[in-house]
Amino acid sequence: MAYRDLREFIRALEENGELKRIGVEVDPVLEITEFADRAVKQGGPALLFEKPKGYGIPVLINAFASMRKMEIALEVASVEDVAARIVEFLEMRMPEGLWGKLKMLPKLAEMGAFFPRTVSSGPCQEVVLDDRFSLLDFPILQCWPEDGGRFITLPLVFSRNPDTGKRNCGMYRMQVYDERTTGMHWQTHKQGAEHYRRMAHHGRRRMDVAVAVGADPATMYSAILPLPPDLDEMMIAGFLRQSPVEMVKCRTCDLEVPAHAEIVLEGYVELGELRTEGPFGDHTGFYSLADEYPVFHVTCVTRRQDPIYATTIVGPPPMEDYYMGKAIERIFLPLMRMQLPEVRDIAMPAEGVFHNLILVSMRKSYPGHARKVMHSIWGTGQAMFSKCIVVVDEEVDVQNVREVAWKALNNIDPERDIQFVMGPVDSLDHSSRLPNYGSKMGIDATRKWPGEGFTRPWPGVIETPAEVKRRVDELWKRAGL
Ligand SMILES: Cc1cc2nc3c(=O)[nH]c(=O)nc-3n(C[C@H](O)[C@H](O)[C@H](O)COP(=O)(O)O)c2cc1C
Ligand SMILES: [Mn+2]
Repeated sequence: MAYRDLREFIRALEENGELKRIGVEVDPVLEITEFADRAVKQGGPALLFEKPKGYGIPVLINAFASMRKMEIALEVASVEDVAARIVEFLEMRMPEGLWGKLKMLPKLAEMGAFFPRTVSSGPCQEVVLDDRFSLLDFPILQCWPEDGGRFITLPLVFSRNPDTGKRNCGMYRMQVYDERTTGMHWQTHKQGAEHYRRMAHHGRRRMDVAVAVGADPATMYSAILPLPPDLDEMMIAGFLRQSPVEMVKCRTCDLEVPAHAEIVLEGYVELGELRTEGPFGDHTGFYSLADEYPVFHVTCVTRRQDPIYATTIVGPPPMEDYYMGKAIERIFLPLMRMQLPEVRDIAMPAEGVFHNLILVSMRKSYPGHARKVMHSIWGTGQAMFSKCIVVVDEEVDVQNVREVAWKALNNIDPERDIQFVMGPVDSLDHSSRLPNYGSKMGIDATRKWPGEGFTRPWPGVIETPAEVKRRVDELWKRAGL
């Protein structure tokens, strides 16, 4: 049964021993961060701060901060199960004959059942504040000492594409400037920023934006998925939770938000109005630099009677976002393999903070094949940010970083095997020569072929034959070891 809302998810975490209620008073300024950082690094539970210092609203953090919690969030035994369901749907072809088609009907009906549903009211509007409200009433964290202020870190930001009318939901942090305004940190490659550009192109002055904080876990998770433009995150959330997301119309703008959300901020972004956002202690483990971003004006706050404020911190890895990203890696691998069947596995080690390093194992079939895979990754959605791609042969286990380092470093002739390209880079990259534009590196660490100009013999990896191992297993015991 799909979780209806954040509370049902909290209950499930608690029942699974994955949630700790914190009854002591803890300050949302820096102290909650230190709790969350220690907890995630110890593989500890999600934390529900019942008494954030100075506020009557509890704070939930680290709800997704391990693979086990991701499984509870997505209601699966393994996140790979989600991948299997996606592949099953994508491979679904209309079978021949009436009987085959009839057998398909339940699947198609199931798919229809995932589409979001508009309802006339919802708990997220139990309290409607269109005049007397202040963002300062919420226990919003200041995460790190040099942060530019307090940041809403798990917001579901809804906007509409003016050309197609399609909705987008992305997670873009929001710096609180005062009671009614925040920053809107959609990076230039993201859909919120694209909607903004299209609005500007049409000469519009305002862009409606609505933000939900705290919802059922599949809905929250859908906001970070690297989906193609115009693919509705709420539909994907419905697929993930196997039950439609109920949406309710906003009071003051032309958007819908998840009806069972905890807190909703309705408002708009004024086209052309920019303000300094940041610095912010980011998921790279460094402070991202202050920059100019749009300003979000809140026109109405709606919430539950007794809302729970959901948040996260990012910082030196691994943090909660590493596990969210690891699940993306697992869920999207089969999709990548539909495009690139030669890819065996991929891994994004925590220290690579997603965009800095992607390890790829593949079955090489023709000269230059590893480079084709690199270029394809650089040409695929948000994988375009991959600053360093290391490609190894299929027998290398990319989940084992030591094995990759050992074999890749043995296999490369750097001048020959390293490929540099220029292109878009992650907005968080502080090393690139220009913001959002810089170089990327591909390392072809596969075994080289004569067809690639390599004519020397290529040695095998040292291994003991299986029968010797078996014999020694026996002798080992007899030797008393
Ligand atoms: C905790 C967290 C915070 C994030 N903050 C931002 C952010 O401030 N700006 C941004 O552009 N992306 C941020 N992201 C990444 C986006 O949510 C992600 O790229 C998403 O796929 C964007 O969706 P879109 O393609 O619909 O724009 C964040 C992700 C996580 C997990
Ligand atoms: Mn999107």
